[in-house]
Amino acid sequence: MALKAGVRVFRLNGLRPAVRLLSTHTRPEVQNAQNSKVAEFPGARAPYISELKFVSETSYDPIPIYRVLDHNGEVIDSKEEPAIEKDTLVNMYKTMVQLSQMDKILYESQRQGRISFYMTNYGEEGIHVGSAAALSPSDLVFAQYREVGVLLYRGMTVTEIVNQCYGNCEDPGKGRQMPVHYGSKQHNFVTLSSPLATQMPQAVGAAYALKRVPNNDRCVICYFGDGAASEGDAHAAFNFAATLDCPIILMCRNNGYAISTPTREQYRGDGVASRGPALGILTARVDGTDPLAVYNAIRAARDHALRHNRPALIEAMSYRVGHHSTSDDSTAYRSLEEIQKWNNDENPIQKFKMYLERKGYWDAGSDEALQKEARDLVVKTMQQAEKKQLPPWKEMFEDVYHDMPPRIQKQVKELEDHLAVYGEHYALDTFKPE
Ligand SMILES: Cc1ncc(C[n+]2csc(CCOP(=O)(O)OP(=O)(O)O)c2C)c(N)n1
Repeated sequence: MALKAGVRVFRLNGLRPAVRLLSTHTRPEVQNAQNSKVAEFPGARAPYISELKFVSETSYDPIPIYRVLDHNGEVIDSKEEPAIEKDTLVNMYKTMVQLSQMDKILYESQRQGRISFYMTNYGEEGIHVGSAAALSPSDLVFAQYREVGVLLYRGMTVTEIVNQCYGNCEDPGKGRQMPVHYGSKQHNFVTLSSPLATQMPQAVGAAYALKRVPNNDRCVICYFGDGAASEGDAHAAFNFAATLDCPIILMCRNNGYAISTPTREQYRGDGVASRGPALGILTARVDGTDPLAVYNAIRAARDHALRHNRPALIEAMSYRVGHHSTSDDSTAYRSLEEIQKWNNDENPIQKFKMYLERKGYWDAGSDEALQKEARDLVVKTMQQAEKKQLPPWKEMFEDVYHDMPPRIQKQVKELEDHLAVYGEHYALDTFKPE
């Protein structure tokens, strides 16, 4: 079955073609039957055929993977190179480097027992900055947990991020979440929750609410992994997004694994992207190791979402170079050679650096200085974060209810009384006084 390629060409700012989003498949049996009678059932409008034909995943060509850069950071087709200003490109690169240095140090910090948990983003930095740069800062983000580069790009400081991981008194989340479960109202980034895909129907609901705002100019982007895409919530979210006409970008990070489950065990068929056309969602698949491809796809998807109040699905193909989390040893289920191959051949940071060098925007000297500066910032911030006290213990009773109900007030009092007698047995000096 042949793909009907280039169904629509999007123009960014009316300037130039950006990326083709594939919205439909044309099946040969449909083509062959084009002259035959078309049935008009309430549930499907399609031609009748007189020979029974099943359609399987092998009936389709796979949805192609759009890229702008090759693995040496060279632009493949100059028409596809987005017109991004030098400062923005350099900022995108700096964010990727900062993210990767932060990952190295915070990962080590967990190994040394300084924080309880961490998740790295190696291999997916291009998805973060490519999408963040293409969005408006006011667009609302619903993320999974491996998207902190979006927050960094939006201006969340390394200090805020490190304070969250340490759960200290300056953690914007008041130490109530596991490390890496960030959130920021200021940066329009909804606080993460661990149960997979729960953010997806919520994101669609938020997009539905936005479209009801007069002259709305904000869309929602919802990030999720290939594993999360198997959850029931993901399917519900896709269908609601399509049928309720929601301005949302469904952004799948397909990094090949859901902890130890490889994608070959996660789904049959053509990945996550193939579900888009099936549900009537405009869809594109991109090389997630190429920030420019991600950028073009998100720009076009955003334009579509806001112009038509319709969802778009982007499947960004990448490889999870790091372990799933600090609780995982991925060499138990994949080879070192496989990891090294992806890290060497399709490294998003290297690729983007080579692109910037080709354009004369970057050089080895600047790179050495940036790597050191990025590293030093995290180390210094971490040392400061460690010295900060924990949030006042009484805060754990707050913020659920606007007015604290009597039964919670009773619990506060009980703990106060308990600490008045047995306080010496607790490290109360580690908590900030109220
Ligand atoms: C409902 C639910 N089931 C299981 C888990 C345990 N879990 C945490 S992360 C994860 C894998 C998710 O993989 P994917 O969505 O591909 O994202 P990735 O970690 O690869 O970025 C699993 C199974 C969970 N958090 N929530």
